Amino acid sequence: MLIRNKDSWELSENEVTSESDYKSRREFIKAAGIVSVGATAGLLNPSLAMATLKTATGPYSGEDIRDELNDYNAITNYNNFYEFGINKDDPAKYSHTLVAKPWSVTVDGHCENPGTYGIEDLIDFNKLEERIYRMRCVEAWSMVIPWNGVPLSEVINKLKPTNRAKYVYFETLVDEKQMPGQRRNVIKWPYREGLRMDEAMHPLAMIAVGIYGEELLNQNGAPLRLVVPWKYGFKGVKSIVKISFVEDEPNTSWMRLAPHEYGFYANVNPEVSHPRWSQAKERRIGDFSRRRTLMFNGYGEQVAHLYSGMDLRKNF
Ligand SMILES: Nc1nc2c(c(=O)[nH]1)N[C@H]1C(S)=C(S)[C@@H](COP(=O)(O)O)O[C@H]1N2
Ligand SMILES: [Mo]
Repeated sequence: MLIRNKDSWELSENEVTSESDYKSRREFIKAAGIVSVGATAGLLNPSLAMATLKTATGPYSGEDIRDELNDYNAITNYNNFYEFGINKDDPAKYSHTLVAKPWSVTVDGHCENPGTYGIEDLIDFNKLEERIYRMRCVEAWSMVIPWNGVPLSEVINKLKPTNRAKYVYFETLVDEKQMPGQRRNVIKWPYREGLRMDEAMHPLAMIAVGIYGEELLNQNGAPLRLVVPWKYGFKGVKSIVKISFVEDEPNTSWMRLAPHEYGFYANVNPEVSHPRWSQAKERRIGDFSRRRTLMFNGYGEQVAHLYSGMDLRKNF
């Protein structure tokens, strides 16, 4: 097993897959005709599982998402995490100063259970799921990553938002000693993100704590980060220390920096260009040529209804 720090994880072999036996597990999954994402979403909604299966096996013609997994080395060495520098290899080089354990998260705003929680109180480490998701960065590269985590809705349900909560807002840690990139004001710290409550409760939105059955490395946002597969990667706020339930649309980091370039929704949309470059194509890390980008990153069947009636050119 490659899982470290058994004390906080205490997982058996079949609950989380190590990288080395990942391949055989995948063969098993394939033989059973189930993909992880379909299987897990299916527990919540059978029709969603069907849609997920379809999407997972063929949105790019002939693609089987399981065969496109990026390797662990790429996933952990090609990162965006400005708290450690702006180059793709900075987070792997400089994030060792982050102390991800112990970790607590402060919860406030419109909910019945505000307070400060240890990560183990928010995440059920015995019920981690494995989900293979595409990640599409606004810079037009992409990866396929096998995440380990729980649906964001499970965390939110523990906190019991009231009906005044219309959005959920997240912040990353601020600490120049642990995050030396924060000495420069590339963005206004803390890194801030948010989702509309129905987006946050969607079964595809997840809080990840691992990749390839290993605890998240610091560069990937240890010990917990958001993953929203139908949105650009920047929505996936890392190393979360604060969750707030709010009434008004949060002003997120990238919107503050460049409101004409980055909107609140940030849905992957090949038809809406970034003002300085097209979003129609992407390069999967490891590939030589580019491929067509899919609406909602290929998860349209599951999430398009969240935006019905909205003008996605205005609400980008
Ligand atoms: N706190 C914080 N979270 C962040 C970022 C960041 O700079 N700081 N970068 C975002 C961007 S732009 C992307 S594409 C993803 C990259 O996640 P990865 O490095 O794990 O692949 O993290 C997102 N989360
Ligand atoms: Mo990104």
